[in-house]
Amino acid sequence: MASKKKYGERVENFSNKAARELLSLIEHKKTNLSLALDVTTKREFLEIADKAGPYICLLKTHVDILVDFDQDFIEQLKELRTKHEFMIFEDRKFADIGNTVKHQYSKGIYKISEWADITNAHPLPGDGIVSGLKEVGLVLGRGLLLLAEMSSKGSLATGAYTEAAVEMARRHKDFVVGFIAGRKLISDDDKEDFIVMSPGVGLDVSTDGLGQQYRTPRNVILESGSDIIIVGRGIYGSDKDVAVEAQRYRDAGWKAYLERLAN
Ligand code: BMP
Repeated sequence: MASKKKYGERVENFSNKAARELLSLIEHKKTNLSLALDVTTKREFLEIADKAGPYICLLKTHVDILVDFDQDFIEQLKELRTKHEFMIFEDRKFADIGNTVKHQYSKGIYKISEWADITNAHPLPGDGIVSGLKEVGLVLGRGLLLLAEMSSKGSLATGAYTEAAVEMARRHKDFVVGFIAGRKLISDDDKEDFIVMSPGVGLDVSTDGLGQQYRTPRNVILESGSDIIIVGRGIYGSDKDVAVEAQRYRDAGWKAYLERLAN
């Protein structure tokens, strides 16, 4: 069952700072759209982020695909964050033991924990991955998503694996704020809440030829009870007007949410 609660009403369900901030932001900006910005140069990235900024709640990054990543990129990203009021989600998909991910999260070139409000991890290695990331992120007010499902064809994250991801999240509610999944994974309960973000969202095509599978915002938000649509190439793909497409997905996502509340 999809949540009938407004985003703003769910703030009190979370102790985590990033989760509380994100739900409040969605409520007042009236957008449940996250842009997945997978371009490989700073210039392209910053231009697109500036155009889409007014319509999104969360900017999803893969900073390791930028050919010219540097500290200036982070400074400019933070400026856009303030200008447009969105939060940042580095889609790092950590997948190692706790001690290693702790370093990967805070050190190296990217120093993800310094600028990303939210990041994510595969539950595959067991609870240690969450504990390691939590040692770094919790004091900074960061939040973590677990990849409970994936949108790609043939994904192994199904059934018992997905259920184990939910159990892992339940053991770390202060830091794990939700899931990457195609649907709401827990039944409605006043006592617990997780934010579900769904990638693989597109209005015009159903696949990308490399295993990605697209569903519509309506399907994801209204029928499957997810909270945030993650859209990439549907917005910035070739021949797209970024502002027009971002607005189109923002409107579709919000309409589906309003319908869910009214149903
Ligand atoms: P696009 O809308 O262009 O297909 O982009 C989807 C984005 O979501 C990519 O950044 C990809 O890494 C991410 N993603 C996904 O597609 N499926 C998943 O299950 C998990 C993801 O993080």
